[in-house]
Amino acid sequence: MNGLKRPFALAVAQLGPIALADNRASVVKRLITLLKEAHSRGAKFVVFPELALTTFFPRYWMTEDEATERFFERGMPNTDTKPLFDLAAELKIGFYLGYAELTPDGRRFNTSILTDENAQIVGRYRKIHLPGHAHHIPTAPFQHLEKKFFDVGNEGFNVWTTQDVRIGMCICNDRRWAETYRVMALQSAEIVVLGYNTPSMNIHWNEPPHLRMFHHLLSLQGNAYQNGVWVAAAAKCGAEDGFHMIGGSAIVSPTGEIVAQAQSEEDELIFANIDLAIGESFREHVFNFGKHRRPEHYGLIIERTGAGAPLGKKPD
Ligand code: CDT
Repeated sequence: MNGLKRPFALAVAQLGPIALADNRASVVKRLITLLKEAHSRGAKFVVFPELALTTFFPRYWMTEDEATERFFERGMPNTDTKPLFDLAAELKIGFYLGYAELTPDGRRFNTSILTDENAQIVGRYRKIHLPGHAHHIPTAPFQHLEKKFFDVGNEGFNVWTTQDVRIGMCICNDRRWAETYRVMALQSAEIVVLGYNTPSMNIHWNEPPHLRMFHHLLSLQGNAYQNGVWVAAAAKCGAEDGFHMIGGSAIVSPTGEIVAQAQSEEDELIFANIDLAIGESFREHVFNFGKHRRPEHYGLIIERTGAGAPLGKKPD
């Protein structure tokens, strides 16, 4: 490392609950309040949550047509979100925003966008690791119907250069998968940004509730370190009509350390003037991919989806 710092003023805008009855315009007002606070703290970029414009609707059983009508956006920006884009352009702040996307040909994705300092959309990510199920589970206290309402993202994990920083995007469950970060780190990502809605109860198995926060932070911290990237994660959290989701929005350094973390389960802005040079050090030394990776031994990662038989054999 040459000792030169590369500061970047980064904010994460956590959202508290959005009720089923709340409309987009009221949510956008909250996003604008957070954007103004980010500006007052000198931020150049703000990370908003996954599906940030509505309640976390995949918890409700309904038809695809009803979900599409009530919760999906047909264009971005649109009438409801334009005030956010206008203010971001005026304040010269780029942002990440998650929303439910309906394409002109009728496909539905869990999507995020990346804007530059003029509020121009420069990148789009469509969620790849969709958790949950597609069928109704009437015995569960709530549903997790991402596999019913969304198609698997079809554009890969990408990285964009904006404001002289290389930023990669993913969404919620993607943050638990090592491949997500590595594919972006192989494009020289410097920051990975993401939003999430993580129910504090796991309906699929009897996971102790305290592990939800632990595994959230563990995923961010381990993958930040192993890839030499900053990770910034924005929750939508608290109890939405009685359905609770964890908070814990955080900015994590390539050292694996948390440098800022939300303390509430409400609308809350966290901020850090991060040094991108820290990531460069890790990528030049312990995680210098070009020098140390051995892809000839990683074949199973793309050959197998699920775990299969062991390949070990008795040595000659
Ligand atoms: N939104 C989202 O991806 N939530 C998942 C919940 C997993 S439990 C079905 C998450 O990984 O946080």
